Amino acid sequence: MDTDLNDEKMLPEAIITKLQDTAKEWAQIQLIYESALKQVNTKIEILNNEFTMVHKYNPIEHVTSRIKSPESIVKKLKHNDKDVTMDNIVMCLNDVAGIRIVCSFTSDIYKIADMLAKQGDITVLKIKDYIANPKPNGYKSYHMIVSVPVYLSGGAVDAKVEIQIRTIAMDFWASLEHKIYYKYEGNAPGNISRELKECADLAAFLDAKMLAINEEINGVSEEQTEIVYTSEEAAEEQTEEKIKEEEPDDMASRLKKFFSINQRKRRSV
Ligand code: 0O2
Repeated sequence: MDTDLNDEKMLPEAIITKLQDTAKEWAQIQLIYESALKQVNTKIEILNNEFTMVHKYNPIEHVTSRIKSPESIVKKLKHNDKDVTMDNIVMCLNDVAGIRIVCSFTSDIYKIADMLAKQGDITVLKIKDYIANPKPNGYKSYHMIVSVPVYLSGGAVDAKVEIQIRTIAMDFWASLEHKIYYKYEGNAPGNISRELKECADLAAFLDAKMLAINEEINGVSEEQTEIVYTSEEAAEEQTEEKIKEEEPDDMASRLKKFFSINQRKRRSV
């Protein structure tokens, strides 16, 4: 991966040593990014479980993660006129480690982004809101570049992770567009680009319609709850129901009382 390897005057042994060093360095970098992915994936899983418990619905349809392939890394660095070195991989690329979260509704995207950004050990480095500002081709998605500490025996290393959050419809469109983009190497015929843009508009319409239906259903079920609960007994049940539907923030502050082990330990000393 290093440009020195192109030096024709290099002896074969020196080339082998250089390759071994490069392979070792790449394995270490990969370990950091894989660990960062594990941490962020766990955070997402916990938030999803909590959200499901509190709101009785699952905001995340599915999550995928990947380490960018060496071929894509080299291609992107070259595209950005950068030498292919380990330093440039870590410093110039934001998406060596990437996570994609696919949600049911657009409103879920912002909720999840907010919940992640609030976490103490996540630093948001950059946000690209392609939902509020879609790309001219119709691409929509919410991108966050975050940094998370990876704890090694010798200390913490901060690693960047790109988190893409989008709806099922946005994901469907983006996956297909990505394949077409690569097929035509970025130069798709005009009619294909126009049709893809039309499809992006249809996907956006579908998202808006689905969100409206969901909000209508939720509105109706709330109204029904109000009509059903009239007697004292039912009102009590309603209060219980309210407790179950508390905001995640309330749940966290209530649970902190039970889980403040360190505080209790300090008090008892
Ligand atoms: P791949 O093969 O998916 O990894 P940055 O340094 O982050 O500011 P970058 O990486 O150009 O610069 O940022 P951007 O625009 O946020 O794009 C990052 C990724 O978003 C891309 O990675 C794609 O995965 C996705 N993406 C961005 N624009 C489009 C688009 O128009 N269509 C589709 N389908 N995906 C898009 P890569 O490395 O380009 O590709």
